[in-house]
Amino acid sequence: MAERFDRIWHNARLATVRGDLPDLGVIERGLVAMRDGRIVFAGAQTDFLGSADAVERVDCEGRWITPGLIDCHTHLVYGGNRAHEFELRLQGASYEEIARAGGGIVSTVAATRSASEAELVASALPRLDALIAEGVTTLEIKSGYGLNTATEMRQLSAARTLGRNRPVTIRTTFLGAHALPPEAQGDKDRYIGLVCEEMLPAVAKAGLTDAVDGFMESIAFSGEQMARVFCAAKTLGLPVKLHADQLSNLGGAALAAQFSALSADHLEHTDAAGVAAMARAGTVAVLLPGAFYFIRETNKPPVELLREHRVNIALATDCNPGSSPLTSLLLAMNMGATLFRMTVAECLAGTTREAARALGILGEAGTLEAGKWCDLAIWDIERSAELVYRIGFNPLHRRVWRGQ
Ligand code: DI6
Ligand code: FE
Repeated sequence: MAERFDRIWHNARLATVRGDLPDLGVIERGLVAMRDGRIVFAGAQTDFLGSADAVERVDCEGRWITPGLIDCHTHLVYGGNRAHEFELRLQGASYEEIARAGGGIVSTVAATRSASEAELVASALPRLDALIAEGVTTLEIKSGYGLNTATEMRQLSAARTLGRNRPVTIRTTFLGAHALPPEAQGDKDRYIGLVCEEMLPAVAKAGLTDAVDGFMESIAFSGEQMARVFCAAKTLGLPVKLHADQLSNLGGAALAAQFSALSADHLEHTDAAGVAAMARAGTVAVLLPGAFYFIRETNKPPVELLREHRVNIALATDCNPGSSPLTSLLLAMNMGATLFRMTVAECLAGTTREAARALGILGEAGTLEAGKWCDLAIWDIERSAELVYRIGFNPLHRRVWRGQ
């Protein structure tokens, strides 16, 4: 029976990212067939039984095809920038000192509150385009620079608008529990009440958020306060994730696991108990080497322990104005390898399959498999390690989002 396809990519080397690591599911003479924006076949050319009856056939001339890259942790939408704080840090101030002195996140909050939605979209577009140019087909965008209902909604709405302006899938995350706004006058418990009772229900009702995140840290919120936010999220049927153990070990990884979080992110100070809890809960570890590098952190996330406990590891840019002004997922992969000693296979799986898992969309994206969205990155490389080892070079040949 002659099956019909919209497009076929042949003469390619596929990294399907199926199998168990270190296996990337490489297929030397591979082919991907697409219909209606979805993969209908991804495998060896010799196993392809369909007729050649495709609207379009693309000869990949031996290039590599991977799943489109996924950046599963960004704060892409915000007002202003923090170049000035960068200069202060160069003079010796630490990230935490600047935050405690009233700079840091709350200075971006002021700039974000004074920006219109159109301005937020316009300032985020070049950052989005930089990611897209490297083969990113899905990314997550958090709020957290509004810290009041109207601005949090404007940020999330800007994130959704970005997804309508570019061929990319955007997943949004409400991060109202990111920092304490100045008008809360030091009352964190009262502010968390506002997050749970006003802000979160409002963004959920408007359909603006796909998940709920928080920053659990002494300069932000306690485990008890985060637990209140997570309970409110669960009541609304929203999955949770957490900025955990980035600057100190407050037991963030364990708290995230207790709430069956999709992911616990950063983890520079996570201990063995936290890792074990994540393993039991199936919570993905999202590592963010850009922030580690940029704030000159010296404690590394416990990669060995994560491997031992078979915790899945994803990698992301954490693109944000304060601790990781990074708009290159390829560079995040290089940093994951050089700074955290992740393997090439871990870095590639970490920006495809595991990033999809961390967003709860593994059924739709993250691997080359029949039934999933046809999101592809086609690379001018000879071996997969080239995606990780270069610094500041982009070998992307073509990018395909939902078959286009
Ligand atoms: N951890 C981070 O690295 C970012 N947010 C967070 O909770 C930093 C955000 C910023 O400094 O603006
Ligand atoms: Fe972050």
